[in-house]
Order: sequence, then structure tokens, then C-alpha cells
Amino acid sequence: MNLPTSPTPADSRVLPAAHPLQSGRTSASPLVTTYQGTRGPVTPVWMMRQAGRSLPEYRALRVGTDMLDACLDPAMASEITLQPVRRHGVDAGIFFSDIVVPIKLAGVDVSIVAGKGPVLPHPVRTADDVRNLPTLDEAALAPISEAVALTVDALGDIPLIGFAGAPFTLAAYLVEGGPSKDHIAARTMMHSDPESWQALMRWTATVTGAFLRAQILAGASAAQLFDSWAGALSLADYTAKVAPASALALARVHGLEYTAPDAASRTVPIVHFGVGTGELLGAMHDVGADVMGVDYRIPLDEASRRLGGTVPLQGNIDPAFLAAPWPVLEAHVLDVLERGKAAPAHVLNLGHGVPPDTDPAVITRLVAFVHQVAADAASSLPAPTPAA
Ligand code: 1CP
Repeated sequence: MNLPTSPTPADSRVLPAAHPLQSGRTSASPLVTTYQGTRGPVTPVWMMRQAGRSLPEYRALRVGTDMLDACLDPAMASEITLQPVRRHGVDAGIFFSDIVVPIKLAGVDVSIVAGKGPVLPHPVRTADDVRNLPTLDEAALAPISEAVALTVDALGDIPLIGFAGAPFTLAAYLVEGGPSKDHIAARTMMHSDPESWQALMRWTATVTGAFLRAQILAGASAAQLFDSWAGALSLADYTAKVAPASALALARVHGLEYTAPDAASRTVPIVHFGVGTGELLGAMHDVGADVMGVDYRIPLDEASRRLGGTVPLQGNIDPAFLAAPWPVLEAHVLDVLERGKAAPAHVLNLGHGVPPDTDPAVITRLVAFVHQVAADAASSLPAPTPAA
């Protein structure tokens, strides 16, 4: 596959002066400095899928509102994003939306069915289906920019993470027509009709790159690309048939500059995450990521080794432990923190999303525990030698 990876020429490379990274509101936050590779006194923590299903205040707010309508209502999306930050004291908000939102805004018929996930009544299966995909008018992203701006105002010095689905994971839904186990139809198209596959990858990269860029320009301080289902691919297929499209999507947000508090010029940190992608870590890093999210299937010290020991990591508590007795969870968290020391810097997270039936009190306790471990470690350091 031969896709350009350079940004659109019209794209500005410098963040606006009022952006929280540029104005200094979030550039010294534990999350951002850790993503930039500096290990601070605190291990920052947030949870994938922290917003939403596990929170009673989310379920109450959503009564009578369709999932995608909630995503496109700026006040509601903003409020849902803030709920876990208030309740749990996490170090970041993750924007409440869904990976299929830009597809919907492009005009594709997609809905989110409760308890199931994204469903498309007209799957994209043929060359004509791919050719007929509508063009995204970036003006349609206005509700997203508005929701992000509202959220960032309310968050103050706590950073907001923007996110998008990677081209392969989006294609898995477009071609299958809904959630699937092995993404067979998508992988069949990849091999049987490479031209349509490439066109589909280009289309998904374009819509999802625009979605991510809109969130960053409206005030998000980091970007996370979810290639949740890339673990279904061999390294060879990922590298040849998927990675160039992920690089194309990330090119829209890559190299967006701000001036850090130490006067250095830095760029908006980009995190890349997939499930079961232990074999793909290096290739996924190479598409333009600064930080790698690791699922729970390989320990962080091994992930760091595979990445040459130079890449900040995010992860990787096994969500199954959230329902285990506290001492079992606590021991697992300490193990994850210890193994995370193999990387240059570490943001604590789960190895996948918060399960819907998780007791929210466990998440709150876990966040406090991680912060406390850091505080205890700092207070047990030897006192500085007084100046002679
Ligand atoms: O009715 C509901 O409450 C729907 C449940 C739900 C929620 C709360 C869905 C349907 N999406 C979301 C929000 C969402 N989706 C967020 C923001 C909330 C947060 O993280 O705190 C994010 C980041 C996503 C991203 C997303 N959607 C991914 C990538 C992350 C991952 O979990 O791997 C994927 C694969 C989706 C598709 C999707 N949307 C919804 C579901 C249940 C699914 C997965 C379906 C499947 O198993 O294939």
C-alpha cells in the first residue's frame, strides 16, 4: 500500500495560544509530562471506559437519550466526560464519544445498540460500496469541538484526552456490519480486493484523522488512537495493509507544537492502543505514536523490552481484577507499577475498558491507592543533605 503520510498542506502545526498546552494550564500536569517521557513523583492514572456504563450518574443522565444522540449533544457529552473525573479523582478526562461518531457525521447509517455496540444495516462489502462512501464535511464536527471546548473549560488544569478509532478497527465494523469475533469479512476484503481495501483504509483514515484533529484543536491535551481489533492481524498484514493508513490518520495530529514550561518546544503526545497486540507493539509505535498502551496479556517490563526501553507506556491492569477481593487487586496493581519502572515513564490504566458491572467504589479506591503509593515512596526518600 502506498499512502502519503504527510499532513494536509493547509494544516497548521502550532497550537492556538489559548490551547491548555500552549497557555500552560495542562503542560506541567502529571499526565502530560509523563506522556512526554519524564517520570515524576506521581504515577498518573486514568481508566479506559471510565466514562459511561459503570456510573449510576451516567445511566441516570442517559435515560431516554440514544447513545449517538448523547455523543452529539455538547452539554451532555461534556457532563458525562466530567463525571468520572469528579467521582474518582483521575488525572485525565477521556472525551465521551465513540469511534463511530465521525462515520455517522459523514452520513453513514450507523447506530449503537445497547449491550451490543455499533451496528450498520448496510455493511460495506463491494468495490461500489467503498466508492459510494460519503465525504465527511469537517463542518459537521462542530458539536464535537463545542463539547471539547466546554469540557476543557470545566477541567481547568486537568488534561482532556481526545480519541479516535484506527482505520482497521473502524473497517472491522464497516465491513462486518457490527461487532464480530475474528473480523473475517474485513480480513477477506483485505486479501481478495486489495484496491477496495486500500480505498476503504484511506476513507477511514480521513474521517477519523479529522475527528481527532478537531478534538485537539478544541483543547484536548493528548490523543489516543484505539486500534482495538488490530490483534486479529499478523505482523506482516498489519505492516503492509494497515499501518500506512494509521500513519495517515495520525499525520493530522502529529507534530502539533506547543512551548512547554521549560521553554522547550514539544508536540501533542499521541498514545496508540490495541488488544492482543503484543506482537505488533513496535509496528504500532512506528506509525507515529509517542506512548504505547499495553493490554493485560503481556507484562509492562516485557512490552518495554520489545520497544527497546525507550517508549513511555500506559497500562495494564487486567480488568478481571476489579471484581477480585481488594488484597488481590492491590497486589496486582503493585506488580504493574513495579514492572512499569522498566519503561522511561508510566501512566497507569487498565489493559482494556472498565467492565460495565464494576463497582465504582473500587475504581475510586484504586486511583487513591496509586496516588498514595507515589506519596509514600516520595516520603521514604532520604532527606536531602543539608548544604555545608
Ligand atoms: O449505551 C451505552 O452506554 C453504550 C456503551 C458505549 C459507551 C459508553 C459504547 C458502545 N461506546 C461508549 C463510549 C466510548 N467508546 C468511549 C468513551 C468513554 C470512555 O472511554 O470513558 C470510548 C473511548 C469508546 C471507544 C470505542 N468504541 C472503542 C475503542 C475502545 C475499546 O474499548 O476497545 C470501540 C471498539 C468502540 C465500539 C463500541 N462502542 C460501544 C461498544 C459496546 C463498542 C464495542 C463493541 C464490540 O465489542 O465490538
